[in-house]
Amino acid sequence: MVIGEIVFKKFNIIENATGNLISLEKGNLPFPIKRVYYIYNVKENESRGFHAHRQLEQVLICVKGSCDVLVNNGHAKKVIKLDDPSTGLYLKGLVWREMHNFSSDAVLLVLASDFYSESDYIRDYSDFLDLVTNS
Ligand code: T46
Repeated sequence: MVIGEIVFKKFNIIENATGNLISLEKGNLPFPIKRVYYIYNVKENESRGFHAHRQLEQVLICVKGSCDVLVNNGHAKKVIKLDDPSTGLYLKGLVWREMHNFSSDAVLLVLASDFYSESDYIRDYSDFLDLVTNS
């Protein structure tokens, strides 16, 4: 089991007179990317997440609009507003996460260290607390 880790990543912006570009490649991410997915068109007042991962590492980037991410490592909780495409939220292992308050235009891009596997998910909060306590 991987102990939960929560870190902000600030990406380099390549700016010119026409606009901005951010390039994420091997070397400026904490893991090699195996999967990319994005969440969008989240309905008003709907929340997502409510789970942790056993091993998975991910970087969450709100590339458009905004959302709030509640992160909880079993000892402390905080709510982080993602509203800047040049900032990523790196989550590793045992971090309970909930995504709330999506703006109607929000696009949450997620870079993942591994393929989708339901067996890596912990979807029951009391199981999560037990695992944190025993890790
Ligand atoms: C996470 C947060 C930030 C797939 O088939 N493939 C995939 O790659 C993913 C991510 C999901 N799915 C399926 C599993 C469910 O039947 O899509 C459905 C919705 O997934 P879920 O309810 O887990 O989605 P969220 O938005 O609650 O959570 C997602 C990720 O699953 C999760 O790893 O950390 O975004």
